[in-house]
Amino acid sequence: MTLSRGKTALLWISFLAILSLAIFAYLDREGTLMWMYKNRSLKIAQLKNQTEQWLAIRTWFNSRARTDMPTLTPWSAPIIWEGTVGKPVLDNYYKQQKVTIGLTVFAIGRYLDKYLKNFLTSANTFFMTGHNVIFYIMVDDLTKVPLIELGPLRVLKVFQVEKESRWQDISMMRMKVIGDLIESHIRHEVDFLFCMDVDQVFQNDYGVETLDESVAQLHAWFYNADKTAFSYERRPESAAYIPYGEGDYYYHGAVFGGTPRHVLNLTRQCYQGIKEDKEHNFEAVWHDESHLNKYYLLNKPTKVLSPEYCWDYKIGIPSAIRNVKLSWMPKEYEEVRSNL
Ligand code: 4GW
Ligand code: MN
Repeated sequence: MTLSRGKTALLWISFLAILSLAIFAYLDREGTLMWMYKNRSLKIAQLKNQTEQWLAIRTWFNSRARTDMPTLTPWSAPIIWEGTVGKPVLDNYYKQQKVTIGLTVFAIGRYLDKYLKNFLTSANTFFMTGHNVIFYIMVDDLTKVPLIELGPLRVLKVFQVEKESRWQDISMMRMKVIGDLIESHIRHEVDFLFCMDVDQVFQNDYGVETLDESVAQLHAWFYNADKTAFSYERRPESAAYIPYGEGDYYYHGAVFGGTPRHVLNLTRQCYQGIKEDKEHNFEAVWHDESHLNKYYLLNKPTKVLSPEYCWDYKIGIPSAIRNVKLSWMPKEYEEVRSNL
């Protein structure tokens, strides 16, 4: 039996229709279709936002200004090393935009006595000088907050939080508290946000060249290391698991930032991973930092800060480290001094 041309065409059309329906149904079941759609519209919205509101990268970033270190990630995000940035252009731009930058920091228990004063005093001087800043300080004892004289564009907001009994939990609960605070306050108050450890001190201008949608900090001990040496969580049971062979950089949990919307997403996802691990009686090797590294592996940062933005002088001062903006407080030394 031979089919007429019309009938063959009809058969083909019905076959293709059924096939595409099946594919759609399958993708939708997996949520992939929705995901692709959502991500695509998100990307377009982000791009639009960026070209409309953000300064073109070529006006302020020179990736060739440093030849001793990589200045671009494989996904073309700038890695900010001293010398690569035209600061006056950026300062003018962000002043015109009248940006406000938030900085969250936790100082609980003995960290409140030991580190908060130096952190705040130095941030008052060096963090985003000339721009509006709001410090969000989380403490367990309001009476111990040091009284320091703030510069004219600076505001300090203090919040009381419960003291967790285990230090690992102090470190990890930050993700939950920061997320809640972004939703209740921060997202209405700032354009960009940084979240930092308190056991560090600003040494030099930490400026608007660090602002971006999603900002990650290269860890001072690993910026030159081989991938296999990164101290990622390597046990598959953890939500923070990163197998050998994977990963881009080892990021430091002591500094992360971005737009409030982005940081909210980051803290929510990291906290989710921490909770999942806890449900299995599991704790990632470097706690919140392990989850942060997993997050940045899946959600590439749009800007990466060189270790000059969070240096540990215990390493010494290699030639690549030309201008330290923030440095780790030596813990043992402090311990000795506070016991004197
Ligand atoms: C061990 O006894 C402790 S206590 C480890 C962290 C502790 C701690 C941390 C604390 O008692 N109070 C506190 O406020 N924190 C906050 O968590 C503080 O902001 C600190 O910078 C952050 C992360 O802890 P860390 O700086 O000790 O972590 P690493 O050693 O990774 O820099
Ligand atoms: Mn620290």
